[in-house]
Amino acid sequence: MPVARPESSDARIIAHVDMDCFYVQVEQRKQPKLRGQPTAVVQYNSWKGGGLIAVSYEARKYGVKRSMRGDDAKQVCPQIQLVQVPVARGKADLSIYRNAGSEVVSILARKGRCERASIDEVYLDLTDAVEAMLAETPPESLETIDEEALKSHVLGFNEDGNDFKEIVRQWICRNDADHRDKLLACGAIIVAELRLQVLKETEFTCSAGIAHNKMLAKLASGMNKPAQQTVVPFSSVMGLLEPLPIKKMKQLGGKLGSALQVELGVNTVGDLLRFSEEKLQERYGINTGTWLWNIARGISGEEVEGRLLPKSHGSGKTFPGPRALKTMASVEHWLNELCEELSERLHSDMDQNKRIAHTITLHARAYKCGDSDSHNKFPSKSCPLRYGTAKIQEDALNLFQIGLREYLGSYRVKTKGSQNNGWGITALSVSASKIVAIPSGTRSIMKYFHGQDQSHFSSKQPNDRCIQAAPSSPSGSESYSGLHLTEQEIDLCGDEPRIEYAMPILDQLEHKRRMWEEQDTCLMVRSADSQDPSHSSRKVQDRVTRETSPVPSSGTESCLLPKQNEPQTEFHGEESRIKHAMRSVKPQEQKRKRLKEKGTSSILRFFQSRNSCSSSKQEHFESVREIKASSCSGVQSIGESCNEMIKDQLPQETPVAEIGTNSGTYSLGQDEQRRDAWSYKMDEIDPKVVNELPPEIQEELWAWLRPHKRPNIAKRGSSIAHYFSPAKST
Ligand code: TTP
Repeated sequence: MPVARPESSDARIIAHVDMDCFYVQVEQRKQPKLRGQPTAVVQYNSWKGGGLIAVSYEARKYGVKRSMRGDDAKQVCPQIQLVQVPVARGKADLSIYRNAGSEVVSILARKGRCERASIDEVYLDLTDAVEAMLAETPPESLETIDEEALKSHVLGFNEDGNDFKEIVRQWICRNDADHRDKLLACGAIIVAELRLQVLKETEFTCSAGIAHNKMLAKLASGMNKPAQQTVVPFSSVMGLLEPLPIKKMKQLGGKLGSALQVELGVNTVGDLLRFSEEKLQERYGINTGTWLWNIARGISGEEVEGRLLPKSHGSGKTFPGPRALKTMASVEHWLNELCEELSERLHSDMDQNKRIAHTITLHARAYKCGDSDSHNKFPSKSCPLRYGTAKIQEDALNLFQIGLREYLGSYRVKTKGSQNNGWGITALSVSASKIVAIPSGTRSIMKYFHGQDQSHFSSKQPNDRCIQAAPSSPSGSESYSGLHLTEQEIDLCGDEPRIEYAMPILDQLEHKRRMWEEQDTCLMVRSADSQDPSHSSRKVQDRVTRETSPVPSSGTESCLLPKQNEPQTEFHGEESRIKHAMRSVKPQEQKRKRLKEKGTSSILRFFQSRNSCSSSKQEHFESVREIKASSCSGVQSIGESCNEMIKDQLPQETPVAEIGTNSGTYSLGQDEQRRDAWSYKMDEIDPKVVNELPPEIQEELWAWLRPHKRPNIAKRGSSIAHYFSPAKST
């Protein structure tokens, strides 16, 4: 549903950059002999010459269109060069295009906040850059304006073709222009430079729209293609919008746009201007009503998100007509292929961008023969994502089976041999979403993964191919015709019906750690609203080490219940992934030795300076002493004070540990709110931080971090306590 966001009072300058016939340009760079030739990229399925997915501007002049097949294109343009999209695992492999898109993004991002909107589209917020330019070198002070900027189309100013560049030069250099137009003029100069830079570094041309918001910039970027840019001055906004068919507006291409046409007779944006905000709210709800009223006037406060990486990864394939999949074996085969690709991309994303995904979703298109309910959609299914190709394959297959059961319902499938005569699968895709950065304090997980157990990631991976993380479609990558999914559209999981599973929480990291620790741990599924350990009666006696498929556990929460008297730890999503990988890091002895020899230590330096701090800091130590006195264990309060001190002094991203106690993470209660703002749980501590402490402190901290091996500190006294004791600060 569209969200109405008011435009901020300060003018912004937003550019939308769209590559020209992108796949064709990528292929032309690969084969320079194709440059300047009528060329098209065709999809993998070569039926009738293959469906066209990208068409060069030279070919467009002959009437070649994306909706055509290769054979039809040859009819209208016999000299057309058809290039097949690269193929891997029996399906289109878009990685070459994704990587090319990433090259462009990295250049554009140099000038402002950059949002990668699809494989070949980017939004840029250039407000800061243009403000700076206006302050330092306003256009009217420039001796020459770059040719590329002079070729801009300025809506409402130079559309008749006479003295084109001179009009633009005057418009850019106008002394009496209002502030917003001056900003736009700077934007036009900066975007022209960026486009030239993209051409120089990548050999690709692109087109751009420059306006005060995303919506207008996007509308403008496609107005003059290829290799040109269009500026939308404030005074021309209504002229641009009024004649536009309503269905051309973003978010109005579907049901809402149709409803406006049918219910209110609105066919153009201009028609929408007839309706008051109240009237639109009455019909379509407060939010949508306001959004409609705003967009009709060119108002949109939508922010450029500042995202260079995709929100999700997807791998899909279509099986049209007679190629529909009709056996579980064929479904499994293709799911395995798709999952292998997905796993590689996830691995790459983790490797290059230090990100992990949380959710895997399976989508399919299916039919049922002779069934009146055949229009029912195959339900998309999600579960928490477990890393490792084999795990992903296993979970995807389970999700498919659950989806198929639900899709078929009471429908009776007739089988003939291994093939059923009832259902067919015409598209399959798997996508990974809810991708987040691994917190900087826990990145040693990466070292662990790389150094210790590569097999986790790819039990079947043939090699460690490095594919740059980038957007793709979760739907059939071979059947793109008429279906161009942007990254946002790919991120389906948030809105998809979800099934929760107990088992995937026990991902392989946890699983492995537990094997190493040789604990007799049980998996317990307990009711979400109960934290009561007495539920242990419902303990499932399955050993965690057993490989189990996801089991739907709607309305339940999964947790691990360690042995009695062991610290109880709950594992949730990322926390579990990271903290247990952390625990899996090899014994720290050697590392500690090395670091001891290393000498200088930032934290140590901090502590030393802290110790020599002025009397104003004495208050802090006093309060620490108070906390200490009120706590049941001296070590606990010292842990808190240690955290406090580290927190005060270290750069924000430096990870800090909370010192743990028997109950997992110790909480001092009265400091809850303060802690929320910064705390790290003890299991999230970066070993590097501990390693920088003096050896005796390290030893004790490690003991707290690994409670099973905790020494009897109470007996021999805490060196942490000693080290941080207020007395030392004097
Ligand atoms: P677009 O930006 O829509 O088109 P384009 O770059 O080919 O051409 P234009 O200059 O008109 O913008 O799509 C970007 C790439 O995405 C395109 O080169 C090929 C791919 N694509 C598909 O594979 N299937 C589709 O249906 C569409 C629309 C695009």
